[in-house]
Amino acid sequence: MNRYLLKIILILLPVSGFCQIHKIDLSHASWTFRKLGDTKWLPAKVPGTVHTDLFNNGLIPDPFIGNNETKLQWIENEDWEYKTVFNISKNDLFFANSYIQFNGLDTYAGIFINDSLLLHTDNMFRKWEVNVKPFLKEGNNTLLIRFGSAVKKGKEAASKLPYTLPGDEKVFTRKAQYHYGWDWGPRFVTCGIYRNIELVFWDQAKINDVHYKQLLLNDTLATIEFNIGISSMDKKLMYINIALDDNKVLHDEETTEIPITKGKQVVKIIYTIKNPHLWWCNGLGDTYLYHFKIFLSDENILLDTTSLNIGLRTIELVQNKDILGSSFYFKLNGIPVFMKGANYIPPHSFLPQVTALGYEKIIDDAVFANMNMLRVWGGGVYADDAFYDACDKKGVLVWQDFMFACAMYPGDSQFVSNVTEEITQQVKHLRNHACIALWCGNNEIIEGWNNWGWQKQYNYSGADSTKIIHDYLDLFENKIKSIIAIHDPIRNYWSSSPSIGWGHAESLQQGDAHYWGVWWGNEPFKNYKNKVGRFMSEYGFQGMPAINTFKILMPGFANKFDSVAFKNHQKHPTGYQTINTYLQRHYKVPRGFDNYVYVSQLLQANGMQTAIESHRLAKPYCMGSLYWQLNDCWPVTSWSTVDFYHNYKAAHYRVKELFKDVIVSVIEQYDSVFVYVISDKRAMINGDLKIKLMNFSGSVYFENSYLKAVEKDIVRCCLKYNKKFLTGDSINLNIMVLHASFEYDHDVSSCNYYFVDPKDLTLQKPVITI
Ligand code: BMA
Repeated sequence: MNRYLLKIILILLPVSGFCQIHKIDLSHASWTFRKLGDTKWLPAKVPGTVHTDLFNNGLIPDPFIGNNETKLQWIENEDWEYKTVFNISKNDLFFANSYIQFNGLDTYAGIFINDSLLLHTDNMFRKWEVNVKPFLKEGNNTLLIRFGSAVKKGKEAASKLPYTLPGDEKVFTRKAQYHYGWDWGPRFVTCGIYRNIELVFWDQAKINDVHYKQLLLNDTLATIEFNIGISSMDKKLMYINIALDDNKVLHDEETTEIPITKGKQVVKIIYTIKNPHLWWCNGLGDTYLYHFKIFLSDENILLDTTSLNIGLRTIELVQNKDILGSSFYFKLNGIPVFMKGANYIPPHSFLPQVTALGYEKIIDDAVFANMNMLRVWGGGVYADDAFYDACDKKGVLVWQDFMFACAMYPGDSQFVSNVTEEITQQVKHLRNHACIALWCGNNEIIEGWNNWGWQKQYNYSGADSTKIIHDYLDLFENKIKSIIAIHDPIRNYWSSSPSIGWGHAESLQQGDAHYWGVWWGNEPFKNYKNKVGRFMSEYGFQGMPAINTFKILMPGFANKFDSVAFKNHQKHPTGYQTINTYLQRHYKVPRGFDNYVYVSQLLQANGMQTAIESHRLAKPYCMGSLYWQLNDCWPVTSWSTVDFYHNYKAAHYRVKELFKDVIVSVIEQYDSVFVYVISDKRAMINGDLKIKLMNFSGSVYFENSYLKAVEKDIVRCCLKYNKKFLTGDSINLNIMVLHASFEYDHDVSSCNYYFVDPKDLTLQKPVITI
């Protein structure tokens, strides 16, 4: 086609919207639902869940309030139907092809169009696409989706196995595992149409997907290979136009003439960018994204178009043997980066309640705390597109688990082929995101198998054990690995997080580590100092949510500690007891509910501080610190630092300080006090290191200031004092604080160091005047 003509079409496109593809989003249709067997249809919201629809119709109380959770368990045992009527025009029927795409069905669904069975689904994590051409008629058409109880289906599958799998009925269903309850989450085994449904009509040809491969990246040149999947009805000459979209102004277009064959094919087009801008994670530079638009046209008509954001960068997981074990760190654009972040769980029990802005807000919470990585944990869901888009935009790298956690999974061929399709779809869907740093098989399965006593608990015979572990290895060490080798060979795959359980010394010498001696093992916070591995992908301590959150979840805010609401919003078997044990170790146990909540948050912040400082001081032996957990899926007492309503706990503010690229840390060891400056900066900084020992009335006992040059990317011990010299013999340390600060480049990092536990501080009642 003449370039000039094509340009006119492209310019007119945004105005006319004219294209040979027509889409109808059925989420905008009006929907009704009912319990199977009921006669009355009630209004429903799609995307949605059965729980939220029941609530919106006034049929159940708010699932998150009080102990309503316990009253709503009947819902999981029922089957539910959803129905809509949509209109199809004569024009729609003229299209040669039409299919329906379900972007998220939770989970077991029988789908009928005009009473004809279209499809059965059995995996919440897959998209489903079916040809509907033979089923549609002009005028009104009915779409009916019948959801079967996942709990019943799971139990039925479980009963067919000669042994019990840890994880019970949930492991047989490819559905978010946290829906069945977790140690921070309620049990709401919901169902429904949780992502949108689209009807798509097309003629001649369409773009199925685009995968970009970065063939070359250096300071002067980037070479990208676009792999464009196309379906065509005919053998024909077509044109593919690739344009850079700079604020809706298209430039740098490249038109390629392509002989297209009938059927499906992948077209490869090479595109070069001179003097490319690199994509960097938060803290290291810009998150530069190239916005591309791709057009498919024939002689005189635009057939289809799609867009894609590309961040040019290299990312690599480096595991080299060394005398201490094996390294475990990420290199971004060739530079080793210390990863600072947290574990992310689904932000709601009923996922469609979270908007794109809600996902962006979560990433803002992470960026606020100076994070550069989140781990999407395997007991939840592959997050919404809005989540990954925000990570690309704001520079948060993603450690992506596949959705398996803390249990053993079946190995029958139907299950494995279902999972194979799921993983293939997810890898293809997510691989274009600059933020994805690593694929990880699962959460804590190999650790569970080796350390949690399942063999004894479930009384496995030798043959049972052999079969179960064989199924595990086949899925996580062979099948998933080979899917990634085919569809995303440039990214690393790590089969299980962690590879070795925290009871074993080797867990701190290689791989990633989940250290739970503090909290689960009741070990003191100070153990964080010695339990430092190569990459700490989990550790954590609970803090209670904001008072306002309690006011919402406890009806009338009455009875506080004794209310059923308070008890039901703690899912760890000994949660409140563990908080209290540690609180007694470090604080005077406060009187009154509000004070208790507040001090529990300080306790969490202090525990996290000990851990994060220890991890950062151990760089480059340790190259990552991802605490458990960033967020919540309902209002609850948990390990999160941001509660369900986005209230920051004290720990979130502390984490923000501790994850700055330059921090000051005071360590007491033997008879000495050390002052460290830890820098993740890429260049040397010069600054003023000041220390001041003072009492709570403001009297200064010792003060000094030093000019210090701190090299790039370093842990530098800048000062060492004999403790006796600093504090003398007669000072009462219960009233003292050592303030250390480092001022550089118009910025300042500081810390307050206390020589005794908070409970031993003699604090004065402050008189505050303004
Ligand atoms: C980790 C996680 C979760 C759990 C958390 C707190 O091991 O993987 O399974 O919620 O501990 O117990």
